[in-house]
Amino acid sequence: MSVEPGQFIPDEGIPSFGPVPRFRKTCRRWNAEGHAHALTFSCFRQQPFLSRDRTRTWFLEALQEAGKKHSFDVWAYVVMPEHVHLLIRPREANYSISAILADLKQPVTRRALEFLQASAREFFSHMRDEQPKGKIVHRFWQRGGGYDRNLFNAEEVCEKINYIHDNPVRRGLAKDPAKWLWSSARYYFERTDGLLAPDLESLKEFRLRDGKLYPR
Ligand code: NI
Repeated sequence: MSVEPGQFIPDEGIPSFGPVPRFRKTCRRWNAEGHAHALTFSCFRQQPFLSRDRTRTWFLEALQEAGKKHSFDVWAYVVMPEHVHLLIRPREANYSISAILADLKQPVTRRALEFLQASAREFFSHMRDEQPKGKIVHRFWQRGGGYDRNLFNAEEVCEKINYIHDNPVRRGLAKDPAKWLWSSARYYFERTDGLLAPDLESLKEFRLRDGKLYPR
């Protein structure tokens, strides 16, 4: 469906942001409907594996597939050369962030290995990781879950989305957020047919001002 920026339709069935008690201290992995997760994860040894359109496309395809499989909305994303930031909102109460992360990462690794096998075998050495016991594995992503944080209210969500969108600007890769092709900012600010449109219908109403997002 097509939606105008600043006039997003509130999702009736989902608890809206509103004031919510903070569970962060006692229950960091508290999974609940209507709560967004900010995820960050990096390429193996911070190498710029995501500096190619090919690998970026693989990642966005994995993101789209994982969103369908695990029923989450994508609220914001940015693909940087050596890491990724995402803001997702699971639509159901039961979900597993580690299962979601596996489905975001594994397809990219698989496609990278297939590609290198077929046409760039010399690049395998960049992905090579020798385990303590001598086993060799090839990694696209840095080991471990990366960074995962629950966001509980509209202010935090807007702050995080602005932070995500500003990444390429802080790094000097783009003059303004919407100029970075590999980000949801284009869709927020320019209504461009981005590569992967974020699921803005489920975001509570907000307004855009001076290139930033604010709660209503
Ligand atoms: Ni970053």
